[in-house]
Amino acid sequence: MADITTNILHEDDIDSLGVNYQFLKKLELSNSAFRSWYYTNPHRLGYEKIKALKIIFIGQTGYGKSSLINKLIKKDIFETSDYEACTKTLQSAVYFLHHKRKHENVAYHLSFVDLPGIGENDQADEKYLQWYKGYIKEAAVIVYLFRADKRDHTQDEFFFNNVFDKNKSKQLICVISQADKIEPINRALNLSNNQKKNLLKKESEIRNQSFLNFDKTDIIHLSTHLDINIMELENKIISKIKDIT
Ligand SMILES: Nc1nc2c(ncn2[C@@H]2O[C@H](COP(=O)(O)OP(=O)(O)O)[C@@H](O)[C@H]2O)c(=O)[nH]1
Ligand SMILES: [Mg+2]
Repeated sequence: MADITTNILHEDDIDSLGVNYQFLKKLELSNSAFRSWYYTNPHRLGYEKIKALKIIFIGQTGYGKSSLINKLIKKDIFETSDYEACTKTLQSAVYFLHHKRKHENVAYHLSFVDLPGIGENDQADEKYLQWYKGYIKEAAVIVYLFRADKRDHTQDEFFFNNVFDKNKSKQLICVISQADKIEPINRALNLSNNQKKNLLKKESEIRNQSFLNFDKTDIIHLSTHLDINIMELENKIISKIKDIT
């Protein structure tokens, strides 16, 4: 089975994310949005158990997950490239909510996790799929990336039909990433009217896919390069967290 390792790239206090996330500090620690997370290695601050509220980002290599998380956390922590190694490495950035429980060796945090998409090679790997499903079950918010300039939905279809938990559809946000790459491409610093039109078309094309037949799918297009709709996505993420806490 694929080797899954967890790599925490960045740790900080929740205050560093700005005022929008402050409400998290008031959450009851018994809130079911917090799920257990065990480090593969002992945590350097002595925590034996981590309770995390997880925002997970799922998408194929090159779709812009790492760039997007960097934008949301306002730090270039996740490496971005068109190439990714085959090992399944989960990368995350975590933000501590409470240090008060330190004496119990339990930490509470918000975590942004970069998950590899389900590739063709993974589809036969039952153990990996089970693990992946479990991971989705634990997530507070699932951000799933489509790409503005891609039309092939074979892997998306597999994901939503076989891996995604339909009970989680209210916690799902579909993103059309790299909106600046939609036709007709230009080098301007904002989208042309024709691009905006095509993005609307793309959005309804995705909305009408039979594998996305949920009640009301939340879809947003964005561009990390042109800084389009990043704040809007943050607001959507926060309102999804508020819905379940
Ligand atoms: N034009 C454009 N390129 C982007 C955008 N977001 C990411 N990229 C580029 O797409 C490539 C893959 O991005 P990355 O974040 O590494 O994708 P990941 O593999 O899903 O993590 C990188 O070369 C990024 O610079 C975007 O909004 N617009
Ligand atoms: Mg990446």
